[in-house]
Amino acid sequence: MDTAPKKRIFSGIKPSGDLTLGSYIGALRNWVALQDDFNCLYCIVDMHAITVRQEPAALRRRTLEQIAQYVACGLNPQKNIIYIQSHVPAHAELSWVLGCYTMFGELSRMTQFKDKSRKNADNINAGLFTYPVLMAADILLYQADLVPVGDDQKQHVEIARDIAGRFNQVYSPTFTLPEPFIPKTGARIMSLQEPLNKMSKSEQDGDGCICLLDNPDDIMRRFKRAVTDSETRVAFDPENKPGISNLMTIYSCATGKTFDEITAEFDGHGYGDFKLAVGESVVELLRPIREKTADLLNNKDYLAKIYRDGAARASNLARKTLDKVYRKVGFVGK
Ligand code: AQP
Repeated sequence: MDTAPKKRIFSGIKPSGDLTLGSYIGALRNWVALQDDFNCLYCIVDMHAITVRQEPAALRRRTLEQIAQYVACGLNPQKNIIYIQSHVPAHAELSWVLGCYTMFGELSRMTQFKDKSRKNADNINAGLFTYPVLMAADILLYQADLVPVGDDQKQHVEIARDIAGRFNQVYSPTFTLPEPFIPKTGARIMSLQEPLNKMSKSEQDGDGCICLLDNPDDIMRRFKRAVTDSETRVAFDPENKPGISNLMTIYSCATGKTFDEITAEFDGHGYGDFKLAVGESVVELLRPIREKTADLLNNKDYLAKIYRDGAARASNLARKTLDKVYRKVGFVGK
């Protein structure tokens, strides 16, 4: 019998837009698969969401919907700690300390900062710049061993490791050095309209994006309109056939079929048949999630119990790390 303690996992999603098929395939689906073998904390990182201007009522609605969607996707609130970042003040407290051990130069090199500054040229705020420090605090507070992320978020885990390593060296071992945990397939789902761009919550480009709560008619319409190429062969070739390859990734995730099986299945068919099949597979994939989410949203007391219990459990763990950090840097204990 394996008696080694379970490793700890932390991950979060910003409530910066309605969760998409990309959020599900790239994050939530993998989280569910990890819940039996690891001790997991799954957070709704609302403090990260406000680095870009949010409409308050929409942010509140999406945060509650996101809790419901976590559970509807299969995350068990007893097995995992599911909570809202702003309910655990230790995230902000540790973030301040870690900011004093993070260099201006290393933050300037973060691709997400460059990217988001370009897209929000009228609001390049300090939070956007120090975002990776808060993310380091999210991870290091819980001494997480692994952080499941899409490949685009790898740089954030690397900077968290660098900050942790620096702090450990200045004082003494304090933080576990986290590792990124990147799933082998379906790591990146692209827009159906612009298959070179990621399907993104906050930039829902009309027909390019599928949200978890979309109705079947909208889903089918978007897949029928998905951008492909001028050939007719269903084959996996992300460089030359990004649209078809993205649809194949989605279909493979929804049905469990391999790329070879998919190519064989649609041999001699046009793209039209393929797009219909992908659309139908996604409608069936998302149907139970949509229905369960609606049920949960009708039971606000149950949702509140989940996020309050989660915050209490997370706070207990976080406090231990924060006390240690405060002591090491020389703050007088209360
Ligand atoms: N299209 C995607 N394909 C695969 N994985 C994805 N993720 C998001 N979109 C896709 C993964 O979901 C996790 C949570 O991401 P996040 O919300 O914290 O930040 P993000 O990656 O910046 O997500 P968005 O949708 O693009 O949000 P905005 O537009 O607000 O920045 C991560 O593990 C991410 O990889």
